[in-house]
Amino acid sequence: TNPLKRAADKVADALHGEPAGPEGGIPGKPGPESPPVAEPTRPHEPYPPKPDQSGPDTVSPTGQPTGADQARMAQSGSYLTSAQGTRLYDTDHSLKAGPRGPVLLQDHHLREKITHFDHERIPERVVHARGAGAHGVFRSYGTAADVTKAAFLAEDVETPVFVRFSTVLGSRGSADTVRDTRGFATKFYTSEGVFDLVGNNIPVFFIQDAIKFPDVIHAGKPHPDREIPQAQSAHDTFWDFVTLHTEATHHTLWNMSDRGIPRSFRTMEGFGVHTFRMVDAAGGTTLVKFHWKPKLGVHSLVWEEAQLINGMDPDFHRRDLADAIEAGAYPEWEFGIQTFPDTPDQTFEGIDLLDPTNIVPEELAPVQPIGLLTLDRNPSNFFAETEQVAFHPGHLVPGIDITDDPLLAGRLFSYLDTQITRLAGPNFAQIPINRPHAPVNDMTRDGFHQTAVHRGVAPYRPNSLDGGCPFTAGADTGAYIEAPVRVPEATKVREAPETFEDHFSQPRRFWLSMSPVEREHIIGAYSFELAKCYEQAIRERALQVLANIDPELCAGVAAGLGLPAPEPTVPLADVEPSPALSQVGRTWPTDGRIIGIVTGPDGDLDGVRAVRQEVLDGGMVPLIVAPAGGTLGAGPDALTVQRTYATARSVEFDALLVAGTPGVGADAYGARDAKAGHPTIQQATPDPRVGLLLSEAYRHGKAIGAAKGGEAALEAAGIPLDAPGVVAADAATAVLQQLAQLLGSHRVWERFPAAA
Ligand code: HDD
Repeated sequence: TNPLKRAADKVADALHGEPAGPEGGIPGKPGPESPPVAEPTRPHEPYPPKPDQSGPDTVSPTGQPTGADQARMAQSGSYLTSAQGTRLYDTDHSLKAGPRGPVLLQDHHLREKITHFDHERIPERVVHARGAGAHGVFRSYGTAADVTKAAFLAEDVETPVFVRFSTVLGSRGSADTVRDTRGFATKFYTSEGVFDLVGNNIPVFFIQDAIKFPDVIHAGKPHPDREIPQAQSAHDTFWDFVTLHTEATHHTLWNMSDRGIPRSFRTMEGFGVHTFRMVDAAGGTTLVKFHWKPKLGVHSLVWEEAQLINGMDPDFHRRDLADAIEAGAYPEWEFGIQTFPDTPDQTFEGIDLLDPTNIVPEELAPVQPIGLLTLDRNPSNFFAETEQVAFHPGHLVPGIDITDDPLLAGRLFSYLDTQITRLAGPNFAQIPINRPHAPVNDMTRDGFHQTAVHRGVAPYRPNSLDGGCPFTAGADTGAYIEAPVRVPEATKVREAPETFEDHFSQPRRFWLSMSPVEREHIIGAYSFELAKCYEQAIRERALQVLANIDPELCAGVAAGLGLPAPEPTVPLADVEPSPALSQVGRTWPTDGRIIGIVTGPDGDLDGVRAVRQEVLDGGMVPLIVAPAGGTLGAGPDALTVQRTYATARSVEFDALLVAGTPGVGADAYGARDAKAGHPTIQQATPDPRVGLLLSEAYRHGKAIGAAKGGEAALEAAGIPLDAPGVVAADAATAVLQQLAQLLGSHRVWERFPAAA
C-alpha cells in the first residue's frame, strides 16, 4: 500500500490509541494486506446547522409543511460519501487498471468530483461583485410607528438581518480600498416577509433614469479591448461619460471626496438613495429617505494609504469586518429617516424628491433615529451566504412603498432579472440565505433548482380541490396593498421633468460644506483621476464641469493638470452649506481603533505591558511591533510580538507609540546587502523600516507618541517632537491618554497642507 497512507495511519493509530476506527469500524481498502483506514481525527457528529443554514421548510398550498428535514442535505454524518450518500474508501486515487495503468471511465467518483468542481463558479455580479457580508439583528425603537405600519418598525421588535457591503466596479477578486462607491445592502427577515434596503454609502446616484444604467456601468468598467484598469474610475471612458452626462456631477464629486475611500465598512454611512413612501395604519402616506449612521463615526483613508493597502492587504475591509465581529466589537449603525409631506409635487424646500441625484440637507430635514443595527455573526460559508444572497429593491413589506423615481422603477425590474442568470433559475428564494423567515405559500412551481416538494394539486385560485387554499389576505390580515396614489393624467413621452436639469447646485452645496482639508483631498483626487485619462478633450470637459461647481475647485484641478481653468457656463448656484456633510471637526468614539506599539528587546517592556492593557481597557486594539517575531521578555509576563518590522506597515495602524529604543531587525537591509555581495550600508539606528512606519503615519495625519527614549526614533524619521499630533512623555500610559484624545478626531488634520 501507499507509504504515505501507512504513515498517516500510524499517526492516527498513535493519536487514537487503537488501530481501527469508531464502533462499526471504518472500511479499509479491499484486499488482504490493506489495514483499516483510520481518520486523522475521530469522526464526530456534525455540528448542528445554524438556523439560516437549514433547508427551506416549504409549505404546500394546503399549508402542510414539507421538507422540514432538508437540513440533512447539507454535510452530515461522519464518513466521506458521494453526492448520492454512498460511503467512499478513497478519494485520492482514480480507479486504474493497475497502479501504472490507464484510468477507467467507469470511475463514477472521479467523474462526479471533477464535474462538480468544473461547475463550482457562478457568474459574479455584473456590478458589486466584490463584497463581504455579516449577520446581525435590527432592534426598532418604535419611533417610526406613527408613519409606517411595518411590523418590524413597531416598538422593540427584533428582526434578523444579513448585510452585504461591496465595491461597485471591481471583479470578485479585486482590492477593497479602491476609490469607488460602496454598496450597503440589508436584508431584513421580518415577520411580514423580506424587506431589502439596497443602498450605497453615497446618498446620490450617477443617473436619473435606469435606462442609462448599462451605459454608466459600461463606462466605469475596464476598457473592453484590454480589460484595464481594474476596479477604478481613473480612465477615459468613465470621465467621458460623467462629463457628457452632467447629472453625474454630484455623485462623481462624492466619489472624489474622502467618501470614496472609507476607512472601514464599519465607519461608513449608508443611504437608501431614493425617496420611499411610508404608509401608516390608517393609510396615510409620508415620503422618506433612509439613512444608516455608524456608531463609530464616518472615517476615511487618505489616498496614499488606500493605494498602499491595495498592495499590502487587498482584503483590508473584508478582514476588518470579520475580525471586529470575531473579537466581539460588533459594528452598529443607527437607522434613521428623513420625512417629508407626501405632496402632489413631491418636492421639499424646492428639492425634487424624485431626482436621485439630490439629497435633502439634514439641517432642513433632520434624520430621526428609528432603530439600531448590530452585526454580530460572521458567515460560516462565503459562497452559501455572501455570494448567494440576492437583494432586490422590490422586496417590500406592508408599510413601505415606492415612489415614481425613474431610477427606482428600472431597479424593480433589474434585480429579479439578474438573479435568474446569476443563481441559475427562478427559485433563488429557496436558497437558505434568501429564505424569508415568514411562512411562504406561493403558487409558483417547478423551474431550475426547485428544492421544495410542493403538495396539493391546485396551484391556482380559486380552486375547489385543495380546500380553496391558499387564501388571499386583506389590509387587516397583513396583505401588502400598494398605496392608492393618484397617477397624473399625462401623455406618453421619453422625457425628464425640467427640475431634473439642475446638475450643479447640489454639487456646489457639497463642495461648500467641505473643510479645507477635505477640499484639498477632492482636488487631489480629480487631479489624479483626470491625469490618468489619455484624452485631452475629456480633461478639458471635466474642468468645464468643475468650473460650474466652484472656481477654487476648478483652479486647483486645472493647476494639477497644467491646464487653464475655464470660466463657468452657468451662474454659480446660491446655496447654503450643509455642515452635516463634512467628516472633519467632530469627535467620535475610539472603539476598535488600532494602536501600534513599536518596541524591541531593549525597549520599555514594562511600559509596553502597562500601555497594552490600557489600550485594551479603552476598547481599542494594541498590536506589538518588534524587530523579529516570538516574544519579548521572559516568564509569564512575556509579550507576544504581533507584527515584525518586515510585516508591519503604517496603513494598518490608527496611531503609533514608540516605547523605548526600537532596535534593529534581524534581516535589516544592511545584512541583506552584505549577503547579496553589496558593500554593507551603515545600519541606521533605529531600523529604517521603523523610520518608514513613522514617516508614513506622520504624512497620513496619524497621532504619534514616544515614551522612554522613543523620541530618538521620531527624530531619526525627521518628525519634529513639537509638531501637531506628536506627543512624548516618560510613561507610555501618559502618552496613550493623549493619543486616544487625538484619535477622537480620527486624524491630526492640522498636518495637511490646507490647514497649515
Ligand atoms: Fe444596483 C447590485 C445599489 C442602481 C442593477 N446595486 C447592487 C448592489 C447594491 C446596489 C448595494 C449589491 C447588492 C448585493 O450585495 O448583492 N444600485 C444600488 C443603488 C442604486 C443602484 C444604491 C441607485 C440608487 N442598480 C441600479 C440600477 C440598476 C441596478 C439603476 C439597473 C437598472 N444592481 C443592479 C444589478 C445588481 C445590482 C445588476 C447586480 C447584482 C444584483 O443586482 O443582485 O441588478
